[in-house]
Amino acid sequence: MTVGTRATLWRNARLATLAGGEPWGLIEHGALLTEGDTIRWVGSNSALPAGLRADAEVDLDGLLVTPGLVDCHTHLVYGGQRAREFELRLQGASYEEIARAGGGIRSTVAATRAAGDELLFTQARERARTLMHEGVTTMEIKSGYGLSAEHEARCLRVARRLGRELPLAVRTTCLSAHALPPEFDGRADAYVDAVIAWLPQLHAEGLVDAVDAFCESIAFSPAQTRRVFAAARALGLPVKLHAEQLSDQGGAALAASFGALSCDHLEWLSQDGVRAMAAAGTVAVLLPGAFYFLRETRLPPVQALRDAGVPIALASDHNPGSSPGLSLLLMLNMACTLFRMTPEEALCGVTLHGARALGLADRGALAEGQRADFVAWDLDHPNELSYWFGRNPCRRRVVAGVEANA
Ligand code: DI6
Ligand code: FE
Repeated sequence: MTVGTRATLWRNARLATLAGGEPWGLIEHGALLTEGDTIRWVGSNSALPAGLRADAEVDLDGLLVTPGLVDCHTHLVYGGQRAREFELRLQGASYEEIARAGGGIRSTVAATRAAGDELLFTQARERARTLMHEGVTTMEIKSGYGLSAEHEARCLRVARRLGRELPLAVRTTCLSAHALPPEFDGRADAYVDAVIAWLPQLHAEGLVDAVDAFCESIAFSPAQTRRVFAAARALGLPVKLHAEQLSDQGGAALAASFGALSCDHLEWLSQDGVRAMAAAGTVAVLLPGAFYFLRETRLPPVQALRDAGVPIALASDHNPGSSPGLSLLLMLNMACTLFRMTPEEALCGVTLHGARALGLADRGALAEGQRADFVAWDLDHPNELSYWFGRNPCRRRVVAGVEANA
């Protein structure tokens, strides 16, 4: 064991490792040994190898331990809120109609541009903490409400600052191709040119881990999406896509042809799209919060994704227009009730597969060599994570080997 790196033995827990052959990778009476930010050993209390020594021991009191949760799709940084738009939708206006009339994403863009950096930061920090209190240890945060070089950079800097100041791993995604800003009205191709021109600056400032786009009739066409992706790949950045949310644009197959990390939403995904994602190893990120809040009825093709072996992740999609929720556990429940996923699939969706949707192979399971991100829950069995809603059973959160309850 490296001298100087602190080793901690976390004893007396039921472990849902999501690794190994057992359902849930369950280990009764389990223990974990961490060294610094890494898991060194996982097994039964009684099987601890004699040579392993710990500097400290923590008794987990029989709590259930899972990998830290990964929320792989959020739009956490924005100004204002859209409760009035929700009222209008309840009176019959559709999400598309509101967007076409200049409301929707555009109204959040105006509020975001008007908000100062500090306000954007403190509001996003509050949201992040709410998700973290339910066990999130890694979170993706997209831009997409700035829609200019200056304001996209501001939002991405806020996201990076959250990762520095909170006990949370943050991955940033540039979603400048989210909507057409008003100053580019009727000139979508010119806006795409502008996005392609500012992407290298954002990347050079270290603000971008991946590039996303909204490929939809009310947003960007497949041809425009392709241009954004080509620019991203030329910079060596991985891509992901808001695909087939409201209609089938063939976006998933396009994204897969660029080796996309994930395609997200997917209610209108075709069989061709499923096949293309399977061949490319692209993760399907399902977003039951948006499905629920937009009162959609068309279900994503869960069985076809399973049959094709496409990994399925789940995320909050937190945003002010289509998914204002801040509970990843509620998404597990909804994935089971609305999408008929199993509770075990749901947990894998916010751990293993959520990590994979971000291109992260070092987390999502409790296994030797993985990052020491885990959560201790006041639950007997991991199937309860999908069962309760409106109850927070999270008791302890460990991020990179350090207990962090902020
Ligand atoms: N699809 C969504 O559901 C969010 N963005 C996207 O491309 C909604 C964003 C919003 O309405 O503000
Ligand atoms: Fe989204």
